[in-house]
Amino acid sequence: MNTSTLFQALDQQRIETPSWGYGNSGTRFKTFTSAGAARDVYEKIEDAAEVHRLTGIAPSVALHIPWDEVADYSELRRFAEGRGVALGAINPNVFQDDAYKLGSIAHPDAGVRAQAVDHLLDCVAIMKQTGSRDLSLWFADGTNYAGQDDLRARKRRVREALAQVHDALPEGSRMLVEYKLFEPAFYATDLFDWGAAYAHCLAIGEKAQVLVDLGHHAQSVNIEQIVAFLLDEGRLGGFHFNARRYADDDLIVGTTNPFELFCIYAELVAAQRSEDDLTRSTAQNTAYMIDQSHNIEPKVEAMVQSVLNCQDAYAKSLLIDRERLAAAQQTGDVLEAHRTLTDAFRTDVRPLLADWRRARGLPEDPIATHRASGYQQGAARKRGTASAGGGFPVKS
Ligand code: PSV
Ligand code: MN
Ligand code: MN
Repeated sequence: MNTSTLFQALDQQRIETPSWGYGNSGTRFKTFTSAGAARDVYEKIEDAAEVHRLTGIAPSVALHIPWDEVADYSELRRFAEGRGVALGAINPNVFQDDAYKLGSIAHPDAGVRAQAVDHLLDCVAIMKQTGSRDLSLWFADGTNYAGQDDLRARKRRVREALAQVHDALPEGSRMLVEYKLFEPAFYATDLFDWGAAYAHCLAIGEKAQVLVDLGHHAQSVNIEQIVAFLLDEGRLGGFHFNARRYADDDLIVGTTNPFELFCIYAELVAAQRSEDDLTRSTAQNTAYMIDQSHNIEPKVEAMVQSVLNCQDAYAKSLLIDRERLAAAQQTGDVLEAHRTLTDAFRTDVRPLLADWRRARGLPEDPIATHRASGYQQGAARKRGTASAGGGFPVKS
């Protein structure tokens, strides 16, 4: 691939950042507050705009409702657009209220289920005002003990609620169904893996797609294979990028697992070029989002670094010599095929990306530019140090 084609491909990359990554959040042990951390949705949007100014490829910010609740979402949308970013996926929250102790859409009580579905439908209404395409659904639903609830009944309750929400989605919008192996439920999680999410999506309709969060699998699960499978089935809706060593660590993407991130992008690039229309359009419509929680690292810097690490992985995956790879695969040359991938992975793309940034009028070193700009110090003066609130973590 020549440099100009490579640069054009890099121009297409988009990464959405999460509003909740800009505020103070931590672990269940302690939330360390940072001077200048965003205190409300307006400040979160300002920080997301700073990340986009520095990287050029983070033009939208996902919202979490009610953490980011406002009276007028059209006004919020104008505020964001005025700062150069769009409002992205809407993430409902059906895990924080006392009512949800035994679950939300899988709760044994029909009244609680209805409360959860109402909130999800409110979020569909919000999407219309924010101009969001995606409703991003993660449920904490599950049980802690064998026998606590009827597993098949819970599955049916989940199906019924998801179908209701699906049918309320406007044309052109989607629901992204996220799964997670465990936590906060420790015996059974209702949406426990990609297969469960996929089965629900298949049953309820075309607007339902699976969301893959890199921190939500058992150790050693081959995530790129899940990605390839879902792309081929036309049901990959989006990603929550982050890094983990143990479980849902929500660390800066690409820090513990750069080869995994590269292999995931390798599958996406291959699918974008597929001759199969469904696979190609699925890859083209995949939402790339970050889902991180920054407790000890500076939040804006952590987000910039995450976006840059996604760009690094994507650039490397563009460098894969696909003809050489196909030939090696066809002839069963196992090592040559593997070396074709690792040759791309081991390429130092930093000079190339610095050139791309220079050519686009972006800072060559976004982190250094951010540090030199005084943005963080200005935010600290203006915002002070927001309390973490209540002693509880904002997210698990
Ligand atoms: C909880 O595990 C979680 O990290 C999920 O990944 C959600 O996407 C996120 O919180 C926001 O609700
Ligand atoms: Mn997630
Ligand atoms: Mn998570």
